[in-house]
Amino acid sequence: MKLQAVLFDLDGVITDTAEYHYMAWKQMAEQIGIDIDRAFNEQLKGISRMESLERILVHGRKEQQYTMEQKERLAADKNKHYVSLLTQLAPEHVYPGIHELLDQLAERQIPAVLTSASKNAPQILSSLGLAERFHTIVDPDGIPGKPAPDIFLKGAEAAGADPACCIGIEDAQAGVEAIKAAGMFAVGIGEQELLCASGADIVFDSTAKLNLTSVLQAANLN
Ligand code: B16
Ligand code: MG
Repeated sequence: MKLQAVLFDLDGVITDTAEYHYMAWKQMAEQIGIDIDRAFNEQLKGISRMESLERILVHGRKEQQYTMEQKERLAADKNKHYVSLLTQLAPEHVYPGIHELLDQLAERQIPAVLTSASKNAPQILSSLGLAERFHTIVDPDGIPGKPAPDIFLKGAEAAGADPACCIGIEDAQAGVEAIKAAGMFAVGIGEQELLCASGADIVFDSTAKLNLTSVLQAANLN
């Protein structure tokens, strides 16, 4: 079978926005008397903004203390801070190997689709100088978050691709689970043991090692 589309996560696959998320969440959490550290922040990777806030509140045992309206305000404040940090992003922050992979896909006329949980994805891609390289940026608004398969299925549909002929690339466990639930071949970026436990079919410890030929071979696609 022929490869029909490649679906990319953003944070942790194309660039590192996790540090900015961490700084913005940490400041918001401090304001309401909750302390978070980098180890805790790992849990927030690939998870939506509101789900991240819920996890922080549970971590601080304050999950019953806020109304939905107050939570929306907290999330909006965090996002305002996060967006201000994003102004530091520039094309040199694209992870190694990503341009090469996008070039190889373009040569083969295979659509690249962005399947990020981030509502800020269009701005991030444009700061990185990558906006034109993607066939579609799937809007995560209003669809169930990862590990539900919806965002990957929507991405395949937008590219007119059969999920069985798609490859998804993810750094987060929830993301790998979502790719597998969508019936696609899952490429993990990060820790082998962790991502294989979530169902990754192949894992690279860095995007610098991403290699389309070996991925296609492992996926039984051409
Ligand atoms: P936003 P990804 C995810 O990006 C981040 O990993 C996660 O930490 C963040 O909460 C989520 O996007 C939502 O981001 O607040 O900008 O809408 O890994 O799915 O590309
Ligand atoms: Mg990610």
